Parts: sequence; structure tokens; C-alpha cells
Amino acid sequence: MTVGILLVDPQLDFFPGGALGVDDGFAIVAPLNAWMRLNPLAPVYASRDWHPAGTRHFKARGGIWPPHCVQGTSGAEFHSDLDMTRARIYDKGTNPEDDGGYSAFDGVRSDASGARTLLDDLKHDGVTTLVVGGLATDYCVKASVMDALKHGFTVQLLRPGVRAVNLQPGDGDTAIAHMVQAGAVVVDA
Ligand code: VGL
Ligand code: ZN
Repeated sequence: MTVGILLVDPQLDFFPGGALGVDDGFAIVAPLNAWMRLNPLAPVYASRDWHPAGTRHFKARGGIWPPHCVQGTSGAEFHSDLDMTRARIYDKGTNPEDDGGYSAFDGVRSDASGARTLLDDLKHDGVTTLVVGGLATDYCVKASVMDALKHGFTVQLLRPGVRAVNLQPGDGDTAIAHMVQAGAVVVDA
């Protein structure tokens, strides 16, 4: 059994002060770093919300979001306090005509390794259990967890390592309940 960790969209625009800042988002950094430090051999995967400026994902073209994580902007950068040294990065949300790309499983490698998807690499690495953290609980974390379960992974949601947008109060808790119902296990450390 190989355990890997998936860091979902830990990008500046989702942290407080960012274009789509999540309350208390900074709190995810320490538990995620601690998990990686305690599991030095575990592979680390990170998704990156990576939007073109004129995408249907944004309000100006009929989506529900203010512009965020636009390719090449500072808001799209990873939080520098999070240890990304071992992370392989998967870009998603890159199709301007599609308000999709919520799930890390829609992501493809950002380097020149031939459009490998997250799923390709998880299989290649023999990962069977995926620990999941990042932002935001009620959108990209949830979509990624649901896809991971669908693909047959054992999923541990690292509760201190996630925070929610909460467009409606309670959205984060509802999302966690859905993930648990679908088979995710909530872990506290
Ligand atoms: C996300 C809203 C829009 C997320 C991405 O990473 O959870 N949320 N785009
Ligand atoms: Zn987005």
C-alpha cells in the first residue's frame, strides 16, 4: 500500500487577501507541511487552478466566480510557506470555454512530460491511499475527493488541512458530509 498526498489548489488567490480568499486559509499550511515531514517517502501531488483570463468560469462570461488564478499572475502562485519541493503539479481549468476543472483529476502535468494526468501518475506510482488537503473544501477538494473515490482510491480527508469558501454558511460541513457518505475517511492529523 502506498500513501500519497494531494494538495488541492494551495494558491495565493484562495488564501486570505486573494481574489477568492478562504477564511482561515492560512491554517492549512502547518498541518500539510507536518504531514509531509512525517511521511518523507510519500509522493506529493498538487493541483493548480490555472485559468485563461477570459474563461466561462468567471462572472464576466456567465460563471459564478470573480477572476482568480489567472495563468502567470501572482495570485496563481503557490503559497510560499507550503513545502512544494516534492510536489508534482497538475494544471486544470485551462479550457476557456468550459466552467470545469474543479477536480484535480482533470489536471495534466505542468511540465513537459507528455500530458500525463494525475490518475496516470497515481497508478504509475502505485498509490492506493490518497490523503487530501487544500482549498477549498466545498469546491475543488470535494470534486477531487469524489473523483478519487470513483477511481477506487482509499481517501483520507485531512480535516485540519482544508478550509471552505462557504458561499452559503455551512457549505464546508455539508461538503464533508457528502465526502464521508461517498466513502472518505476524515482524519484529524
Ligand atoms: C476553486 C472556486 C473556483 C477551488 C476553484 O479551488 O476550490 N473554487 N475555482
Ligand atoms: Zn477556479
